[in-house]
Amino acid sequence: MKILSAEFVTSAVKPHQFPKDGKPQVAFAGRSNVGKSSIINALLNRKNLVKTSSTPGKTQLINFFLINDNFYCVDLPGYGFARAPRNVVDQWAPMIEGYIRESAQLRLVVVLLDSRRKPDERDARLVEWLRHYDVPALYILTKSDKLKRMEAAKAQREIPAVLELDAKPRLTSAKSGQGIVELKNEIARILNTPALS
Ligand SMILES: Nc1nc2c(ncn2[C@@H]2O[C@H](COP(=O)(O)OP(=O)(O)OP(=O)(O)O)[C@@H](O)[C@H]2O)c(=O)[nH]1
Ligand SMILES: [Mg+2]
Repeated sequence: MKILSAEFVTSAVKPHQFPKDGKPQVAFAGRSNVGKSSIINALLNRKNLVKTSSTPGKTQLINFFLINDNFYCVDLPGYGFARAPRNVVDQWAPMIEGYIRESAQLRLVVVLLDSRRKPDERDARLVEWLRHYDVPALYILTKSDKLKRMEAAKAQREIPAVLELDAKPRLTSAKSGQGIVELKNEIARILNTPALS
């Protein structure tokens, strides 16, 4: 998939604010600071299209980016950031569940799991919603550059076991580039977007 254009379209909280143009959407979900915004930038070969931050809780709205005028990448706010303002914490669950439930254009959720952490109850809740609403999901482990080979292999065994996932999650790193091309190809395949390069 060659990225010819990538533009920010809108931020939303409620379903009536979501784009309604019929174009497919791929959303990126996971705990705060797991690397959602960074992986979108890496996939799109854009350094700063999506704002990233070392302070967790950077992304607080659902942000829609239109790619090649053809499909959307959707950057979802992260969960599990205890120091976020109370109203943001309270807003998270209905906002994400609302998006998963209501977005007719949602084709895939890429769930990011930190390769160095044990999944928590919020990760489990997200997995639950995706199963319940029957939304296709792709699970990936992030920040693999921070792990040694043995640690990475252990994460690939233990994290899916905790969440009872069927498939082995791919190791990815926005920093080293590990797994990014493969992830891009897999998304293109699921969206049925022709691989242009
Ligand atoms: N070493 C390493 N650091 C990464 C990687 N991906 C992201 N980071 C760092 O992790 C921090 C959080 O990255 P973001 O992409 O902003 O994370 P996010 O999931 O969008 O965070 P929220 O918007 O707060 O939910 C930043 O300091 C990034 O530079 C990676 O693959 N390797
Ligand atoms: Mg973010």
